[in-house]
Amino acid sequence: MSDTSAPQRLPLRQVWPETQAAHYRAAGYWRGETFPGFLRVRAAAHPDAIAVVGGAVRWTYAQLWAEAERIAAGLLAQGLAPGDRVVVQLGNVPEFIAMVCALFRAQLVPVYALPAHRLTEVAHFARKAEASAYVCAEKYEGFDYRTLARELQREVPAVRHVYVVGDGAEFVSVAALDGDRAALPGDPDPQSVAFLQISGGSTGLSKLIPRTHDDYIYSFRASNDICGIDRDSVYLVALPAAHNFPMSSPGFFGALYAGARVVLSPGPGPDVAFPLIARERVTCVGLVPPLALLWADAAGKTAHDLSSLRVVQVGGAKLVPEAARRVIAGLGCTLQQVFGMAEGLVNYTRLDDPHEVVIQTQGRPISPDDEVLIVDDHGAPVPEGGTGHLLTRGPYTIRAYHNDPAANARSFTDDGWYRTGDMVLRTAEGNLVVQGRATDHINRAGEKISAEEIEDHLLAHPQVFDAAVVSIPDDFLGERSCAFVIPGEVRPRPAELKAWVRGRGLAGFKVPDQIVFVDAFGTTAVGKVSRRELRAQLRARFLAEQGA
Ligand code: OOB
Repeated sequence: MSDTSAPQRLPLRQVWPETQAAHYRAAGYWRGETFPGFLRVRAAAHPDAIAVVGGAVRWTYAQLWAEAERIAAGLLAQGLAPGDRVVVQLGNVPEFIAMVCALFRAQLVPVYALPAHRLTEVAHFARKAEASAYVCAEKYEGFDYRTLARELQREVPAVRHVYVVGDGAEFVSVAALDGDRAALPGDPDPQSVAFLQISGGSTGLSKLIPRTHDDYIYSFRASNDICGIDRDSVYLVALPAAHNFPMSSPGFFGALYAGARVVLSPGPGPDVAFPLIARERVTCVGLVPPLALLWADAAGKTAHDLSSLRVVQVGGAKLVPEAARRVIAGLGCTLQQVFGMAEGLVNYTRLDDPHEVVIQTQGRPISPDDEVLIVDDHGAPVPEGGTGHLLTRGPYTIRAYHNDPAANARSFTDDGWYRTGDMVLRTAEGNLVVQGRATDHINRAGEKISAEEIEDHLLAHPQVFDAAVVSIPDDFLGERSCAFVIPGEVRPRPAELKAWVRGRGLAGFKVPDQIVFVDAFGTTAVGKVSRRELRAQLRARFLAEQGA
């Protein structure tokens, strides 16, 4: 008898070749641990240690686990079934951590959206993941997510359930969830997909990244060793908690794995974070470069005691050597550079590396079995010390995106290498230095924006004849976005075009910072240049004119 009520969904898979998998197990990277497994063990081992601090909440490990089980049982009682995918869009609140732990406990699969995402992005994640539920806040940073939830259900009716942190209105409030603990499933297969992370989206829309229990737990367990996280550590989540960096490098999951304390900062600025550092005696935090510079500057003027800070990690975008010096001087603690990606590979400078290595490089991979290949445009390895495309494989780097054959064909070689899109060189000691990238995206203070995606939205405007979006160096953001626009018969105002992009339901960080109208895109024969070449030409011409 077939169960006609079971939804027909694409299975979630992440599979490494069997010889590799056997090696990763034998080497002790994949230990068969799972999220619910390790959380239960921690709750039993030190139930009264503080696990999560945020707002008025101070949960012990026992309380966090109890919350996770209450919500997990509640979600199953609501009719969700193991394997269902749930888009989670929450800010830096304790309920975010409780919710993802609950989803793991119920064998439901979180799909992480950032608070900045809007209808277009959230609907895309829900469709691609074939999600049946959406979890949001009533309000966060002034934005009303229940309205977004209503729009989402209109666009993607398969999202049958909405759960709200705060007042649920017509939806179910997370606080009200409850159910029979005996109905909870056992622990999942460690090789199964635990969640879907989202890619920076270098071409077109964000892709979904399936990460397994075994591979992800390895990445933050090993990160704990490299970053000096133990039971006495206090980790501050200053960046959006759903991002891979504060989640797992070593992030809040690393801290929970170690039995340490996680403190959630509702905002990334020194005004909000510094009082928390002083009060909770924070020892480690991860920042993007512009924030690190802000912090370094503010540290000299603050009355708050920051002396507990031991390690400040900086990553997500390039930290240039002069900025690295300022961060060390301003914050007076150990700097760790982090060069990672949600697809897997994470590189760190080590805490005992020589000063110049920490200043000049983005570090080296976590694992002895992270394979790094640096190749020229034709795929041939570059001579040692030369710059080329970074390709990687390893025990926590994915082999495929979910539900995206075209992206998989582009992003992975036949023998399983992931094309990172980054241009790097490797020093004689094996540290990587990021030199730029091969793909057209804008890295706006660590937030990745696909040029192609924004061009598509601009082209939908009736008075836009053509558009090309490029990155422009920016003193504060590292890079900002600039849209070159050939107007139609009537030239729209820049503010109008920005409002247009925002009105298309996109995250605010994707709205072009600058709009430059041009009559034409250059003299090269029309149709002969690729989009990439065109963007490069426009960018070069603009920078030359600015310099002149
Ligand atoms: C992190 O992850 P994503 O997925 O948002 O972005 C990955 C991309 C990299 O391919 C690279 O282009 C850029 O972000 N990136 C850096 C960098 N760290 C990331 N570029 C230069 N220098 C760095 N230090 O951004 C991410 C994930 C885990 C840990 C840290 C960052």
